[in-house]
Amino acid sequence: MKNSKKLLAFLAVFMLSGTNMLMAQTATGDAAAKPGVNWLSVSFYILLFVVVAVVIAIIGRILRVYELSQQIRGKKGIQWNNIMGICCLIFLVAGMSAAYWDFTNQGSMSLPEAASKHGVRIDEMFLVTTIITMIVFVLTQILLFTFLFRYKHSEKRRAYFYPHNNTIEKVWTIIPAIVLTILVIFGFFTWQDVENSADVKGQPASINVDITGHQFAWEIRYAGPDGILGKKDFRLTAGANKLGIDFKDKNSMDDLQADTLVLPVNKTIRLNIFAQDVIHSVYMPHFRVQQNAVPGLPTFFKFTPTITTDEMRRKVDDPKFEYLLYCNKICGSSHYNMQRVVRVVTQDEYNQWVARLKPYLTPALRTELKLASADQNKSITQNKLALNN
Ligand SMILES: [Cu+2]
Repeated sequence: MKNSKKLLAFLAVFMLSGTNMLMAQTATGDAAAKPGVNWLSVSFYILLFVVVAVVIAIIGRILRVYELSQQIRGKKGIQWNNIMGICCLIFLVAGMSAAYWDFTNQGSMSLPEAASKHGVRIDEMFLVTTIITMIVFVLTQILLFTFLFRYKHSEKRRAYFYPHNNTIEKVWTIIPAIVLTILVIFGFFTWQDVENSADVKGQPASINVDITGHQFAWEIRYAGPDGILGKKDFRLTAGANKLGIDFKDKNSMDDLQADTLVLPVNKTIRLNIFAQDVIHSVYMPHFRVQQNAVPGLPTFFKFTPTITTDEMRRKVDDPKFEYLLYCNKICGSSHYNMQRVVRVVTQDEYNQWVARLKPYLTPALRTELKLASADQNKSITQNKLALNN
């Protein structure tokens, strides 16, 4: 009975790992565009697993035999409690060194310098949370493993039965509750500030930019000289009208399309975010901006870039540096292609760049929508006048 249970468990583990390998193989197979499964490598890993399991079993048996022989000779067997105690200390030192290595080595791979107003505040929040949780982490780990070592089983003493203490319960419930509440409230106000949609009086009005995600690119639309983006309606999406712009709205006529997201420094930008097929996500790590692009649910993000691309190039000592906008949802096979260059420039440079943008309403789109061009309008009116006469 006992044996059959073991056998079943072993079979379950075997099948589980086998399936995992198979799935991993299929995925890599797809990526390399090679059909089929590499059975050779699947069987290699299964074999490796079996060998490791057998080696562990053999070591276990050898130790058991050693213990029994010691017992027969009337000696004490292996002092497992001491071994476990020392293992705890080793675990503490190894774990702490690994955590330290993680911070010093991988730390540089975390977020780059914040290049937006609210980004600096978000970083402060990250820092405060990290410091508080690190203090708790280090203290609790040291206490846990030192106690495990110090108070391991000993025949010289009996364990003290100490099931309950209300004071301790209160301390370790109330202190974390207060700390977490402060962190959450702090975060709540920061978030409210970031998401605040109202333009602040006295400050320059925000620049409105539409960004629409689809498989697999971002479309960018700027407001024309009127500063207002025209209405959109997904039902109008057809042919050259990729974004479904409603040209019955006069504000749409002068809207512009762009390949790059160019932003003037120290101006509030309102990024209106749309998606046409699946959920995408606008992610600009330098500006600490991340917002989902959800089909049927327009979202937006307001932020103020504070460092121009040129300044950042000097700071990071890389003349080719560019801010980037990524898609942060794995939205399909060419998800990695969803990238746009974001360039932060001075107001003058921005004005020059906007002046060069092409209108969204191209001649082709005009014909498609049977919209009369300005010249045609004139001739139609003249014709009408002629007819009336
Ligand atoms: Cu995407």
